[in-house]
Amino acid sequence: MNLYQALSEKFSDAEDRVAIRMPETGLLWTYGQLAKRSAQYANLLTKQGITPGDRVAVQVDKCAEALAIYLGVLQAGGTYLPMNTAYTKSELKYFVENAEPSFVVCSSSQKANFSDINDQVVNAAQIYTLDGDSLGSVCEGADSMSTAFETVARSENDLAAILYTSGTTGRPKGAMISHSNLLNNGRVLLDYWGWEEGDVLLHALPIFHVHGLFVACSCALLNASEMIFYSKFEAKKAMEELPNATVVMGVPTFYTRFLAEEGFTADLTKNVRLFISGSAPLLEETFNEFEQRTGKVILERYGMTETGMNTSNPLMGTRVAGTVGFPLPGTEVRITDADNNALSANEVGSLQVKGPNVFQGYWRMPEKTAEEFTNDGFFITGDLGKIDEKGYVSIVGRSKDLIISGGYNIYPKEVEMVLNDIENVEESAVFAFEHPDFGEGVAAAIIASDAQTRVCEDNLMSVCKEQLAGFKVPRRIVYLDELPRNTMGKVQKNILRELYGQKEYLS
Ligand code: MCA
Ligand code: AMP
Repeated sequence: MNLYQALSEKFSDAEDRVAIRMPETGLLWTYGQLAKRSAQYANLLTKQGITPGDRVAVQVDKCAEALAIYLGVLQAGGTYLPMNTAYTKSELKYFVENAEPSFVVCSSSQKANFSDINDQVVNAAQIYTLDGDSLGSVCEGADSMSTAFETVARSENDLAAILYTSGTTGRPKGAMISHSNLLNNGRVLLDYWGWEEGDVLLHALPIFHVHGLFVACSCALLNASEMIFYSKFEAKKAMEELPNATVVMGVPTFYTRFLAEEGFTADLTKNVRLFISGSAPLLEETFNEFEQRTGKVILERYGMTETGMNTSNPLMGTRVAGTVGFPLPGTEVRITDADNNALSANEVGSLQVKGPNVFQGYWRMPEKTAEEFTNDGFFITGDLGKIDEKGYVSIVGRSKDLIISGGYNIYPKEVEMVLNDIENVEESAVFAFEHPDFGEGVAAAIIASDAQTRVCEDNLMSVCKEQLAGFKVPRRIVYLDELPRNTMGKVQKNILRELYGQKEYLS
């Protein structure tokens, strides 16, 4: 099997149907065109020596070509490694060293960075560029290739993709996701959310993370549905196309930004049968306001990079605010105590999952993988949850030190490591503050080495911006004489959040 084969099953009957339409550029590709372009990329990769399992790293802006490259990598049997366009050179260097891709596609503005990185690693990659649709050396390379390609066979546990997620140690881990992980989850969601003939997806998420690439694209491709592709989410622009969409997927920030627009009305949304939210907690007030304004009830679901989607509120039954619904068919969800004993209804504990959606482990980190699974094969998500008598799952907190800002994950440790290396910073603690737009924002408490000399904030920000993707850079900084610690010496981030994490806190 190969995931591509399954994703493209409906393509031949839908050759003339629109696959991707980009209102920003006027681009329109049919399923026939998408299939041919993917085959051209598969041919190019194969000609350039990609063999099954080789990693193909891609850091490009969202466009139709980028999706065709993903499909071409799958077809050629490669392992797709998408990277957030916000990643800086030092972040990219780690991924390249760790994953050792044989082929890189990046924007021309990043080419010098990748070449530099290439010079420092043993297994240097071939570097191609992509600067939007039809622009770049990778497009030129593909143009002369055949539009037919025989999909390379893969077995179900072979890797379709590696996605990096950070961790509490500050060292990113590559989550290995197999062909069958993605196919299973895609098919379950297709059925659970009732995808039907004629569905059109408004797609304004990035396609370098699970939500935009796997959840959204897998459903649309399996159904051969039109995708209205926006390179990024802008509420006003997305609203222009809402009357043409039947399904919308977004992070909670999409919904709060929609609600901030006066023109976002019941009439505008009347053709949308399903609004889905995930990647971060949806506030009850957003859920309620959305229903009052539009008459539609947002469906909230819950997942992770390592697991794909685990739970979802129902399509037909009651969608309950503040819950993430029921375990998806085939996925077991349990709540346990510290010894992995299952807890009763409404008791809060560690949320663990098992099923065909759960990944294959962390790339080249067998010990880390072993640590995150129980002896009976459940993956420990690091989320704290409970399940009520009716079976609705709620996420009530996290045992992992993680900030989720606008749907992006930030592991405080990674930011602290950068801050602690800055001149005159003795130590730091990074924590979440309530952000009106992103849900959570990144705050940092800084302790200076020399109490008489204040840490230079300009320097602090410039180092952070150079080393960290923009969404990880602290937006709130507090200077303290010491960090609050418990008797064991552990920093009490809950106290930092209470004292300095309020929405209205002013330094
Ligand atoms: C952008 N910025 C952010 C964020 N996004 N800061 C904090 N949190 C963010 N999420 C910063 C930029 O660095 C920049 O900073 C400034 O905001 C403007 O950047 P811009 O790109 O214009 O921002 P935006 O258009 O306002 O973007 C906000 C957004 C976007 C639309 C909410 O972040 C987004 O599309 N988020 C979705 C993320 C996602 O797909 N997550 C799914 C992960 P400066 O001005 O200082 O340079 S998958 C997952 O979580 C699991 C599996 C799941 O369950 O789905
Ligand atoms: P990621 O590492 O990007 O895959 O993010 C996964 C994490 O996002 C989960 O472990 C949860 O903490 C969080 N998450 C995803 N969906 C939801 C949701 N609907 N409600 C609360 N948290 C969520």
